Amino acid sequence: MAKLMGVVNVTPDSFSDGGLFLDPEAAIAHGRELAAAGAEILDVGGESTRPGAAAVSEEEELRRVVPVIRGLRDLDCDISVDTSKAPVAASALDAGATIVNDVTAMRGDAGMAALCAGRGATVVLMHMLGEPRTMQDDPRYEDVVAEVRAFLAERLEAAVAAGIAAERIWLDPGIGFGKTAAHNMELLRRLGELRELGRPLAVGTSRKSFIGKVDGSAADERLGGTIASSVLAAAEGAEVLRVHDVAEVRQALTVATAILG
Ligand code: HH2
Repeated sequence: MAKLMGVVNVTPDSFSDGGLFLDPEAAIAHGRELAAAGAEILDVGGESTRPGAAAVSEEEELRRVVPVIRGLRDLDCDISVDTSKAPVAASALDAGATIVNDVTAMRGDAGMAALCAGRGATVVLMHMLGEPRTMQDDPRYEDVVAEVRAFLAERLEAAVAAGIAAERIWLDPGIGFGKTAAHNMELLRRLGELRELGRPLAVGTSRKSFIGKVDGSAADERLGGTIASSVLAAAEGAEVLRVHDVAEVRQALTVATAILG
């Protein structure tokens, strides 16, 4: 069964839960709840990547994520840090994280690849077209799946060349990162083509705007769409699902797996 990566956003401005867990105690309590609900991984992030989000300084990002990782490290869960800054990743690894989830696929900070190689971290390399501020301004592809696949193949090769063991690399199509709703849904339908790269796929559809494009729902009304897209992604071979609603997606996956055998 796919593993669940529960989202712990220590931010004031994340698109669906901004401000709810900015206080470290609230974030730690939330992470513990997600672990109890069946998350195998907790993804702790201190910077929103939604279109138009404000940039966060290294100091502020450290201040947000490090105490939360320390407060979760005793759990029987892997901890990932959602950052593209190498110094933040370094401190997060010191504090107990073992996975670096970098939405820039290590293009954002020249020091990231060497750090992850030297520390033996697992890394998530995600596709994004453009940068968060402008990525949703008319994104275009000839063939979104072929282009995402070529990008991930290139980043995988670069990571291995930098000394990161291939076994420690996961790939992510970056649902919502420089893609229209049609692009996102085509990627989800054709996820099998990305599996051919031979690495585990992580997929994050949770509460994202393509769901709202389908049925007009607001970010806090997208649980059904999150479950449908997560279960379908798992059926297409995703091994890690990054979700906010761990208990509900866990139940959906358990039932789907029981039916399919
Ligand atoms: N999506 C978000 C953030 N990080 N990392 C990976 N690997 N894959 C994703 O799809 C992904 C990600 C966006 O979701 P969220 O953290 O809820 O929002 P925000 O960026 O506004 O904090």
